[in-house]
Amino acid sequence: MTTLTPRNKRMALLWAISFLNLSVLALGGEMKDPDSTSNKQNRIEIKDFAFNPQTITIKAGEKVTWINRDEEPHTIVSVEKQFKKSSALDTDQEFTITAGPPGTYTYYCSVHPKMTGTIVVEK
Ligand SMILES: [Cu+2]
Repeated sequence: MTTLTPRNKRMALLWAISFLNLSVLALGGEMKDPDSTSNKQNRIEIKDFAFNPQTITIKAGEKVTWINRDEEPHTIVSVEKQFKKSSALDTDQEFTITAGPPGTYTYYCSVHPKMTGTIVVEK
């Protein structure tokens, strides 16, 4: 039978404390997300040469983030210049805008102009 030396006891205690801390952190993260509406994520995935969702409805002042899941570069360009255009997004690269006044913002990919999407901005 082995007995715990003081050093081993200390290690066990440290391990237990760090494990508890991690659990508390994980719990806190889970509980925070659902009710923070101001941090709502408006995400549009670019995959297989399409914007998903193709139409998104948001509120004025909210952010919209695109992420490119294709191997091809894509851009996001506002038809009516309602927001600054993106640079060419590489794979897994993101682009974020903050929506201005209410209205319908249509956009397209300048590399593949058939790729279009719409942001409906509500008050
Ligand atoms: Cu494209």
